[in-house]
Amino acid sequence: MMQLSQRRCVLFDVDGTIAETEGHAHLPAFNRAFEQIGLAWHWSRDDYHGLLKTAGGFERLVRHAENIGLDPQAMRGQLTLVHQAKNKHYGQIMANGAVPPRQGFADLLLALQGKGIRWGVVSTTSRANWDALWRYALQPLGLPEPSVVVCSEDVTAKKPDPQAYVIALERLGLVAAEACAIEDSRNGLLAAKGAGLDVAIVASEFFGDEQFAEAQQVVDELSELLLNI
Ligand code: XBP
Ligand code: MG
Repeated sequence: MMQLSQRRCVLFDVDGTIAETEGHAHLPAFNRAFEQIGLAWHWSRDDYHGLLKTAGGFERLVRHAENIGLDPQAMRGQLTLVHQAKNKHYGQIMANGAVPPRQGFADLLLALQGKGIRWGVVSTTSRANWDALWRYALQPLGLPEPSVVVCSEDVTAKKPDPQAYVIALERLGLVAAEACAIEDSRNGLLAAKGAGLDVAIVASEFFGDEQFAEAQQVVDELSELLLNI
């Protein structure tokens, strides 16, 4: 069990942890972007499951090009346009209210707030995607603002590199033992562990089959972590 009551701040991963954004927003947004840019690609849920081993939407496009024998360098400009279009579609999907936070997320934040424990966001997603999730799905619930937000633009190496977590701790002025992480993927687990943090894993749609032996705890839903406060 990962004790939360002893911490000064709990750091949350975004995609898959706070909300099931991958299947409900990123994947449909990618497919709309392929159509919009005129690229004859379409990703099924199975395709996306494999591609999610690569963190970062742009890096995922590069990986797919390589997988099907194309030269990603030669298509860089086109892939950049697809990624920009994908994030626009993601924002629209969020604005339509399609993706609520996961079960127990709001209760967990309010319980942490009640104990004077802060919360933060550590993601390899683009900041605009975090802003859309906050604005359309979280802020309307009256949730407390995060004390730190680290997104892909803040780092030079994405998860599983620990950099995003190291930066979050630096900005908070905390050492690893004063914080902990909640993640849903092996890449996220390795990133948080690499920064010296204890980690609880919440099983998500796409990563439930990964290996989480290094985690302090694995739960099906965030609501189970209310017992840890
Ligand atoms: C999950 C990701 C993200 C999104 C795509 O990050 O891998 O890259 O799938 O976002 P996390 P971008 O779970 O750490 O939040 O297209 O903005 O890269
Ligand atoms: Mg995640």
